[in-house]
Amino acid sequence: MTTTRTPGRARRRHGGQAVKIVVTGPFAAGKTTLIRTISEITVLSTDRGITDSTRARKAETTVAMDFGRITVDRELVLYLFGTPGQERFDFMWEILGEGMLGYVLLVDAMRPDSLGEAAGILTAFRRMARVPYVVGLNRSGGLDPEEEARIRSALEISPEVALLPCDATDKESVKALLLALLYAVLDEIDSESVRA
Ligand SMILES: Nc1nc2c(ncn2[C@@H]2O[C@H](COP(=O)(O)OP(=O)(O)O)[C@@H](O)[C@H]2O)c(=O)[nH]1
Ligand SMILES: [Mg+2]
Repeated sequence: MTTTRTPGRARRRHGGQAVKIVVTGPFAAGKTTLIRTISEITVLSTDRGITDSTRARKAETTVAMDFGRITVDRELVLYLFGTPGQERFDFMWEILGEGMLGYVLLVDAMRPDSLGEAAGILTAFRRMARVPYVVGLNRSGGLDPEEEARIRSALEISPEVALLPCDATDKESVKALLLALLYAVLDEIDSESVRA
């Protein structure tokens, strides 16, 4: 045991790789809930009371971001950043998107009217960063082929992009969604090495 090691080095040696994942989606899709469900640390949220007409739907909104952490193993730690849902905070997307490995677009299955907003967010994210993403359909018991086709076409996502029903309050479900994203990232690395 050496006492001369700097804190920075110690972190690298024992902490493994830290990567950043962003959770985005329309207002009230369940982003904060998802991060709270899976995070091993108390989620640092900047939720504030809502004073305008959206109060009817939920009492708090995320004004700047949510922040959570999940340790996959000794080699891999995921840092989760939840974006604010309301448009007046969309300047935060680019800040949160900086250096991300990939992202989750969360959509509320109970609110098909939010698909337009989801499509707009996805367009902005695709333009911002060419990194893999998955789509999680929250509060959905299952996904029949017709519904899946409707959502894929509304969001303009290709068949290779994973679209999974999920429950933001259920740890296993959130894990499955994040795993799908990690697989998409690995696929991307594979296809890049083939091209290289
Ligand atoms: N029953 C149920 N409620 C949920 C689920 N996900 C989110 N909620 C609720 O929906 C509301 C909005 O969720 P929140 O995580 O704040 O949405 P955000 O705006 O995307 O961060 C909150 O009252 C949550 O408790 C879910 O999977 N099931
Ligand atoms: Mg939130």
